[in-house]
Amino acid sequence: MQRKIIHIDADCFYAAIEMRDNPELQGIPMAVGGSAERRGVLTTCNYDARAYGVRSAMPTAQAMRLCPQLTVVPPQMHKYREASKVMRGIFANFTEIIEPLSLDEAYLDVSEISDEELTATRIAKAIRQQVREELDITVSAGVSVNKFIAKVASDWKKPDGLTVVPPDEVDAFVAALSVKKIPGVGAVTAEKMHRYGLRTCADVREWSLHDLRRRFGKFGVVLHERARGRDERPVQPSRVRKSVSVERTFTEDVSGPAEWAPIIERLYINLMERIEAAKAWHAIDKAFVKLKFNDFTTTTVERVGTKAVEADYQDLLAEGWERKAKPVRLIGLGVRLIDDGDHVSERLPFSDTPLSENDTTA
Ligand code: TTP
Ligand code: MG
Repeated sequence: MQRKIIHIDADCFYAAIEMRDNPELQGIPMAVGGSAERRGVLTTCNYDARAYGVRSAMPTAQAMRLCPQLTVVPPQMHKYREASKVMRGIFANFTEIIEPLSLDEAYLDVSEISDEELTATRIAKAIRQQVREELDITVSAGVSVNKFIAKVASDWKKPDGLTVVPPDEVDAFVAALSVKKIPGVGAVTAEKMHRYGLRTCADVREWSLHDLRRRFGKFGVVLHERARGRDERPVQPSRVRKSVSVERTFTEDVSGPAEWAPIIERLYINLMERIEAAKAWHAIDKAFVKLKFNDFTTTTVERVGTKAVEADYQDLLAEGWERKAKPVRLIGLGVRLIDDGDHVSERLPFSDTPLSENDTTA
């Protein structure tokens, strides 16, 4: 079956949010990052600044030399996270199959939900419009048959662009594509490919899989695929959690460890059920507990190298309680899960919604 994939990427994301919130920054070259005096670097810059050669990850001092009138503002991560959430909410109006790559970028698989009426292109247009209306920023979109081409396409007419590569145009589109556009081909690989006379995907098609492997190792297999416009990778909705936890707030404070044994037993069973449901057994890294005292202060205690045994929770709670030795309003038990290391911290949404159980018995 022919898939329909959309790749969405916000235009100069952090800079767009800053310009939206401060009209004085509009129409002038501006960037978001640390100050030159403090050896800062830029996270990104608007398109006016890009005309001067200013780029993401560039030291601010260097950017100021390229563009002396550049205005640099500090990042406000909470705003970008908030905007990112709204964006994902908009995507979720259309499909559940969303794979976020960063705060401002995601793949959507709309194969199942699109039809002759609601085409993938229409969905992309609707998303772009909703983002503009709700967030007052622009996103670029690419629509095609797989992740690779959708991603290249979203970059094609940036900023504020929509590029559709329909199935019957994939072959010609890819043939003419510069190898530098293939994700994974950085400056070094591109240079090496140029030395072998490989400039476009059409050039790469001339090479056998064997030769590509010999020169480029495992990546040679990817090159062989991409040069033909092939990419079988599924859009993987992010289900990666960082922790699983349960907690309980008491209607009447609990005085201390002597009183809470039966409560822990119940909570522990709930936690086990949640871990089971999340299929998170293999990923347990640490056990942790949370205590909220009757003065509303909160404390957490963690222990590495346990597989979340009930006795460990008793110990951790006793340890936490000693810190204040006051009546307790809330107890939480949880496990932190191993980060598989594959993702940068902003890549996946933090998903740690504790199961709150309101006490009806105490
Ligand atoms: P990008 O989507 O790579 O860049 P962008 O949205 O600023 O610009 P474009 O129009 O080309 O898509 O990254 C998204 C945000 O991530 C960006 O606004 C700032 C942040 N970022 C960094 O903090 N450091 C970096 O090196 C890069 C590339 C991005
Ligand atoms: Mg972007």
